[in-house]
Amino acid sequence: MARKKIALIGAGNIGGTLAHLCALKGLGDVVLYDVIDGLPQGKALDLLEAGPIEGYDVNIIGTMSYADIQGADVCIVTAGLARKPGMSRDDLLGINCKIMRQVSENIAQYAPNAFVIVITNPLDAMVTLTKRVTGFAKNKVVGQAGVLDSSRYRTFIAQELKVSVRNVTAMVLGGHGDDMVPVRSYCQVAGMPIERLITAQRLEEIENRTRQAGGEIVALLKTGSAFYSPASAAIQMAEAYLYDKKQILPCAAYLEGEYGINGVYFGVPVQVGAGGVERVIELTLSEKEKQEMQVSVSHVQELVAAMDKVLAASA
Ligand code: A3D
Repeated sequence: MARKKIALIGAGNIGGTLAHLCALKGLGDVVLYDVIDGLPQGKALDLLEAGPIEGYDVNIIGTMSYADIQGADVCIVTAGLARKPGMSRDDLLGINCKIMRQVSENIAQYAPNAFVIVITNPLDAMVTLTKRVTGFAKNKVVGQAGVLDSSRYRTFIAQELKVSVRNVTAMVLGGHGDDMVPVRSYCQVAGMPIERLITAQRLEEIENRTRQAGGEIVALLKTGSAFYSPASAAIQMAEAYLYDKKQILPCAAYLEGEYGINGVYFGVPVQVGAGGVERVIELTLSEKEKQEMQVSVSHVQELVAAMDKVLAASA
């Protein structure tokens, strides 16, 4: 059986980490694309030279030519600017819009059958743009945010209770901004509802830390944003697709009436398998969670409207 082909658009911090994970997990041959001459080629060669030590045989190439992504099965997009201290994700809108438009045109041309996972911020707007420009069906374009945000929530809960992260199940839904929605009513530790284990006040603190977790890392790194954990999150989504796992994961998916929301990408639980985003799962939320989802979706709608203005001005 031929190896799968994974195109990574953007060979920066997340792109390089994605390539490393693809190789270590033997997910497929990797094409690392970037616009900085030498960066994708250098990272690809470095990773190839680790192959004999790690024992992977996958091919990894670095390129500045979109022709090399021809026929990719999966494209993971991180092209664009990352946050620096003092910036919000939304501050990246203007510049990343232009980059993502160009990236999406090329994906449509060279990898028309790919499952596309977008990571570039501001996430909810950038994944909307990708779907529009590629013209791909909604099941083939998805945004990574919820897997990471949920992993952060799970990390903090595991630390609080001093239990294995494997015992903590949780989902963070909504837009990938400071008003994301940690869904307390579905958070469990070894099947026990979280509200029986941690006080409401302490949970509130943990949830606020989760909402600010991206910024916490930006403030520490000072030169960029988180990259190990976003890469791990996108790889979990790619594996669910490539191995037809039918795994339920919180992702930014295109909604057409689910949760009462229409025509935007928004973080909800979805089932990912060989068909891409195979279905949206509708949870029964508490009144507070429903209200929080409303606040978050308004923010995403404002962001998409701002994106439309940027695109109209540059048309
Ligand atoms: P960084 O290390 O700067 O890498 C981005 C790469 O994109 C650089 O190597 C650039 O050269 C490259 N690039 C710029 N323009 C183009 C273009 N036109 N075509 C192809 N490549 C281009 O950033 P990073 O890897 O740390 O982050 C990448 C993106 O992911 C940023 O927008 C971040 O804000 C975002 N991000 C999202 C999450 C989510 O959970 C959604 C988390 C962390 C970062």
